[in-house]
Amino acid sequence: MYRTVRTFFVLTLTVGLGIVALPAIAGWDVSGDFGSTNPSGAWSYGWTDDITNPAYRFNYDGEYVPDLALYPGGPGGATGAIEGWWYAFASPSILHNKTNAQWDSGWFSMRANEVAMHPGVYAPEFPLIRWTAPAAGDYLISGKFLQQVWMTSTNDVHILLNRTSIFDGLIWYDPSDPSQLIEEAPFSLLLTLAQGDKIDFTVGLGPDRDFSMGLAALQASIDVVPEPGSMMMLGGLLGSAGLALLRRKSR
Ligand SMILES: [Ca+2]
Repeated sequence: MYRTVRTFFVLTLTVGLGIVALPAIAGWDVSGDFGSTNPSGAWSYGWTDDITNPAYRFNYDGEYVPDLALYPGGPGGATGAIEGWWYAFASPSILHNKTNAQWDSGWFSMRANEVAMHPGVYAPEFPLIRWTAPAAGDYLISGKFLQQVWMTSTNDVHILLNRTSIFDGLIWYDPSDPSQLIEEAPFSLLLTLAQGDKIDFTVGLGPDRDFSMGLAALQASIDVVPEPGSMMMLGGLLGSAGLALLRRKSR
């Protein structure tokens, strides 16, 4: 639904009386914007070990940790397909498949262009993908956490606003009880943000507290929601264009 509105808004209207160029709406995508610098535009990459409550309540000094570095190749082997932010094997890690093809390491896999996160082995070690609001406004944050191609064990997944959880979910696969499978944790959050507000996406070890098979994928986009005044202006323009067309046809 919102995508439709967004598409309308970036259209250049070429109707009868002339061309009306409408302003493009800014948008961000966790995969398409994946950065090789830290921070990278509105995004930054880090982790935190200061989580006070295992029941997914967060209270940490969540500035990103400078020693988290971008490494080429996956933690399981060198390849040009995978890049990621982490500081040591089994540390909290953030991975990105740079290619348009699924990549399989033999012990984990990533879909084309996928971003995924893995908590560290020494719990609590939560990776953080952070987006900082560049301006005050209304934003739609939508997407999902999801299982890897090869089933993830369990992960708790969260979205934080300025260190307070605003979304908690689970992805879940228990080989002893496959009927309990939770493949995705979708989210759609409409937020009014101030400039500098921080949104964190993060993944924990899950109720099993098990590190193995703990890679969880993240698909997330953030879009500016047009002001009501802008929408009324757009409606007015579309209405005027329609009237102009009707007048031309009636001649
Ligand atoms: Ca787990």
